[in-house]
Amino acid sequence: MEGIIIKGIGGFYYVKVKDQVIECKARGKFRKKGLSPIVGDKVDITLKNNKGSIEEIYERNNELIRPLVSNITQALVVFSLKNPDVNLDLLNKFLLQCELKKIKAIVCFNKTDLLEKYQDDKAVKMIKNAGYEYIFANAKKGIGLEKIKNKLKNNVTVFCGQSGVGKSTILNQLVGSEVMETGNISEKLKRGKHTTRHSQLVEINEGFVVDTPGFSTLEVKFESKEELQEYFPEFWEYENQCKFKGCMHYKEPECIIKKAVEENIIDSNRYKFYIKTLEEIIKGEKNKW
Ligand SMILES: Nc1nc2c(ncn2[C@@H]2O[C@H](COP(=O)(O)OP(=O)(O)O)[C@@H](O)[C@H]2O)c(=O)[nH]1
Ligand SMILES: [Mg+2]
Ligand SMILES: [Zn+2]
Repeated sequence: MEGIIIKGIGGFYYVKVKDQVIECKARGKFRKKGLSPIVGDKVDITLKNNKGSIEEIYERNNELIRPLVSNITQALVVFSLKNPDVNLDLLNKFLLQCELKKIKAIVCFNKTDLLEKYQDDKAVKMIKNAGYEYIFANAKKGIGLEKIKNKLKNNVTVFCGQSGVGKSTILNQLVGSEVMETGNISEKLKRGKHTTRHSQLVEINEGFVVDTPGFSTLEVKFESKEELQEYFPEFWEYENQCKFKGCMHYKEPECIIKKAVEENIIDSNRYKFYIKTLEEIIKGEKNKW
């Protein structure tokens, strides 16, 4: 039987097969190969005397380290338009991570209630220009949640974003129960909840959501500086149109990307982020942000 691991605790894996969740152990052969099953894995299991065993782990499309989860198809990158304000570099770093991991990114601009002309916000303009999907939300009032819910169908979605933007509020409303803790840290400390919990997949609208936020550490390794431009979707249509073959859109003359930035066709904040990242790669500071 084929299924997906939704939870792992103490050597047991909980595999969702159709409408059932089956407790399984992994076969010893995986340990010998240095492979251990993780949440998100697509697996083949057998059932004997009501005991499940994982017989095969299918090749992973991708893998996140923190949280440890595989086969993510999509990230909901949550930012609040105010409290905290959008940090454009951070937003771009999340998008870059998604491109690197081959995860579709959808940006959610939350707390629309805190900003009057939120459609004109520079972050919103930047995202529109770069061609990413986006959703406006006011999680407190439940606005935008239906749209988010529709996007979850047939996907494994990880929520990303800095603390305080409303990730837990959105997720808890979608699930209809308190899956994630909301509020500030001092409240959490007061309740003394310090147990480390493994992440799990929560089913919503025929899709799965990871119950802990993704990309908590923004770390990337690039093979080469040339590779960076591949992760900026708005550059793609200009491929090979610069004067110089292999143009980095940096100091080269007659660069079509730079021209597009000057003409406001490509958002200047995205280009600035591209250059900043490129310079970090060149300087060799590429591994840490
Ligand atoms: N004004 C406003 N506050 C919100 C909204 N969504 C969440 N919040 C508040 O923002 C704070 C942080 O929310 P939380 O879900 O814990 O953020 P997380 O750290 O991203 O999980 C909480 O006090 C929420 O009540 C919203 O749409 N508007
Ligand atoms: Mg939270
Ligand atoms: Zn160029």
